[in-house]
Amino acid sequence: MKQLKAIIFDVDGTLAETERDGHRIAFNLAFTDAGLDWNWDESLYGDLLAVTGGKERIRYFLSDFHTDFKHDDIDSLIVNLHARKTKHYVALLESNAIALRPGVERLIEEARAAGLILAIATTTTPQNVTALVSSTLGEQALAWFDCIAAGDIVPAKKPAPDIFDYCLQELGLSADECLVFEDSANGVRSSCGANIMTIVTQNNYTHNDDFSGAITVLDHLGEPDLACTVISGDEISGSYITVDDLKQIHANG
Ligand code: XBP
Ligand code: MG
Repeated sequence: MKQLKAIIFDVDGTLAETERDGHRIAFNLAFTDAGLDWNWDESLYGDLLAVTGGKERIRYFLSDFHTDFKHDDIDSLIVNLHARKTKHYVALLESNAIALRPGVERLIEEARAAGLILAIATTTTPQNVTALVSSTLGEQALAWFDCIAAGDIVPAKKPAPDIFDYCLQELGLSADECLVFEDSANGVRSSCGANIMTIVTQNNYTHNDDFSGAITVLDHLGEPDLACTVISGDEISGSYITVDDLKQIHANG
């Protein structure tokens, strides 16, 4: 096992709980703008999360949930709806930032101080990453990430490993020099498919997911005043995850 050099973060569900109160709302606003009466409630959205990528998710909704919908040009409809959705999502984050999950900012700061490389590998559109990072950590934080691999930069989205393979290539690192943080089964399949050791911080939408292949599953990263729980994997030294824990997990794995 090589030395731990980089941490690669997923975004949606991992850095922040963006799905229910961000992406879902933005999709619904785009549908309303287009005069469509579709409404993705919290429960339906949970089912739709089986497919990653916003355009892919709309297509999945039409093929499996709203099968009697007819349109002359579905492809253009999806592209236009998605462009509108991205505008709404960015505006939403700019007007009312969605907070980072417990421990995320703390661990990012600790990792930077320890000289670890930071990167992002996500299915979501690049503008969405920019909006989330700027609205939570500040615009200067975008430069903290040596690689932000996002959206359509690879044709096959998670659970395919392509976005992580791309990220490794950009970083010039091998899989065994990195650790990934993910929140979903699709994410774990993707990162493990790229042979990168993966820690899961599960959430309300993903707590029943199959995280086979992940080295550790936690409820969140924890803070000094908010203990995290290890759901599977080795116990950690204290009540929240530190860079020393990451080095230990990486070395033991
Ligand atoms: C994130 C997603 C994204 C967002 C929507 O998956 O599935 O599709 O829901 O983003 P992951 P876009 O966290 O595994 O990367 O609408 O911009 O595609
Ligand atoms: Mg995710």
